[in-house]
Amino acid sequence: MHDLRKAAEALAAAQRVVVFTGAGISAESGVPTFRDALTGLWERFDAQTLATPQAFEDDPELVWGWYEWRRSLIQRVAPNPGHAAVTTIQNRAPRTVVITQNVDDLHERAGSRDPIHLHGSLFTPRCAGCAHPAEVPAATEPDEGRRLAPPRCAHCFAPIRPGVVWFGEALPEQALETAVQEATACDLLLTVGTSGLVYPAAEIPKVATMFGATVIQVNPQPTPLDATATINLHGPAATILPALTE
Ligand code: BV8
Ligand code: ZN
Repeated sequence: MHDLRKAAEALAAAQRVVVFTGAGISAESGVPTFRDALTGLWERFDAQTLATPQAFEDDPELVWGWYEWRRSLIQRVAPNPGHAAVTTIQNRAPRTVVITQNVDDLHERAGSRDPIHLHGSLFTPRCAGCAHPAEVPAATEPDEGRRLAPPRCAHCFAPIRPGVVWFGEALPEQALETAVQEATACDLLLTVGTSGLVYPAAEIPKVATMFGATVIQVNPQPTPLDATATINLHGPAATILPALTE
């Protein structure tokens, strides 16, 4: 456990911290990651094909139903000790910035301030036509047919879409710019629960390394980021992160 102590000391000494998270930090709250059963009732589909503009265009009710099922799942679960530890890190080193690839609101519900959502959020639907922000509908459960008709825009009547970044879509410019800026300026980047496969988000830990930061990875599995990390802590976030902040 020497690495754990080394990582805890480096974290305690860091002035500017970036915590970079992926679906793995929400896994112990009961939220499936893209790698496992995220498609749930949609098991005959691959998340990668459902999370595309093409899929929404081809079948808006199937895709809207999938996202509404995911949103209702998020509303039924709670942040886990991993999310709470991220808030502790941010409270101890106020210049800590949380950058997440996740579209859930578990960082916010755990008390983390202003997380940057590189891939958008389940809670910011918008019009697919005029991009006007839309209300988050009352919690709806797609019928067992899994289809759910998306609401229509009050301004132009086009279908409402989830406020997430689909594969093939550009990330929100401001979010990406701020994330890269914070990665160049930090002295320690903690990457938690990401497979490091999705770009350009996966560049963030590499940018931190390029600018001389210490990079600590928390993930039960090896990932392409193992080579980038200064310290690799192989274990689940809800156990490792609290141990780092004891
Ligand atoms: C872009 C929101 C260009 C939606 C997501 C070939 C064809 C087409 C595209 C590409 C291509 N090659 C590259 C690309 C680009 C593509 C890409 O990177 N594809 C990959 C798959 C190769 N990227 C894009 O398309 C991006 N846009 O490039 O646009 C452009 C530029 C200008 C103008 C126009 C266009 C957009 C990417 C964003 C996609 N949206 N999410 C939604 O949620 O539905 S990404 C989605 O998948 C998640 O957000 C997550 O980030 C990502 C990966 O999912 P997972 O693997 O589940 O999650 P994660 O990576 O976090 O892995 C889970 C990890 O947790 C594992 O390592 C596991 O070991 C670990 N874990 C498990 N349990 C625990 C744990 N860790 C800790 N504790 C535990 N208990
Ligand atoms: Zn509209």
